[in-house]
Amino acid sequence: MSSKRISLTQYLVEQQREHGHIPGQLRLLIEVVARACKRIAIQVNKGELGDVLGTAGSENVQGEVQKKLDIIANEVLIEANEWGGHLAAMGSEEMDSIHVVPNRYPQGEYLLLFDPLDGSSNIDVNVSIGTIFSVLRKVNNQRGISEEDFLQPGKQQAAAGYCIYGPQTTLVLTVGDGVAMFTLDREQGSWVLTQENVQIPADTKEFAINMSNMRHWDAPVKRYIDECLAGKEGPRGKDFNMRWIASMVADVHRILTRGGIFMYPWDKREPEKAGKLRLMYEANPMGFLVEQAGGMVTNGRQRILDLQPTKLHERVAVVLGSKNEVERVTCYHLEADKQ
Ligand code: P6P
Repeated sequence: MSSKRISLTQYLVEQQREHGHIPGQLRLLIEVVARACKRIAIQVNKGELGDVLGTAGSENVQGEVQKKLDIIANEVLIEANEWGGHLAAMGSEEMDSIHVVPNRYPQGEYLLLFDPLDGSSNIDVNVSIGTIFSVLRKVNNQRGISEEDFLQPGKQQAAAGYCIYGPQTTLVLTVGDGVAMFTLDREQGSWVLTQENVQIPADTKEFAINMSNMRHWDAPVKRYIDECLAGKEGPRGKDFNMRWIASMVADVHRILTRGGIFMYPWDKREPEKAGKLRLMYEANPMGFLVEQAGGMVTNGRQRILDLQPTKLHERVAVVLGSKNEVERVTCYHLEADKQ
């Protein structure tokens, strides 16, 4: 269903009028993040022409080699957000600790978390990448903000979204009243509403997982994927297709657009890490979007948005997408636990 072509600002104003979930500071935060994503898109689109490809010769807190664009995107988001008075602090995949708004600026009511450029292993090969963001409310009204203030379950998010830098540059957003998509009109330089009330089909024939890790998976995940691979002749009675872009934003965008199940499960290589993906700025924001679009998001056993974080850069196993498929995977885990 095509949506009336309105701008992001008009959408936010009208949503506030209708639902009241977008007070002034949150509207400013969303518009500032959206503007920062436009600036990141310009850098990403330069590629070789902008001397922005390749590594920066440093590692992030995850021990991952940082790409030049990882650092550029992080700096764009920090600089865009710290002066507006709409947030108190920011947390990023690219920074060991939180960045508190400097004293020269007023603090606002929100906390912003982001993965400034997710999927950066795809940057140098021109495959879609993206910025993921999560918005929490500041719960402690003192000036002193610490990492503990960020450790809220994902169900407490005020907003979440991502921007995918692909053939189109698209901003996907929820404030808890469904999911809307905005496409960047490069001639006007504005975000235009192109879809709202996004819905993920409850069933699918498409799964997304990195098959090269199969020997490390837990039995329930292996059982589920084996059944998908068995196709029509197997217990599922239908053939499945597979996609793995290795860019969570691109894989999730496909699932929001046409359904599917995405899995980055626990694997026995690093059992204490629970999984590869990060809870606060990947799983929680994507989880909020997927649930708002009628999908389901678990760590294999529990709803991810219910999990109580203990660390800013905590990792988690992720199973998300078409409700009936995610429920099946969860059921296989709970059956295995009873054995
Ligand atoms: P693998 C990108 O580095 C990322 O964090 C997600 O965007 C993506 O889904 C996953 O890792 C890909 O991991 O092990 O397949 O390279």
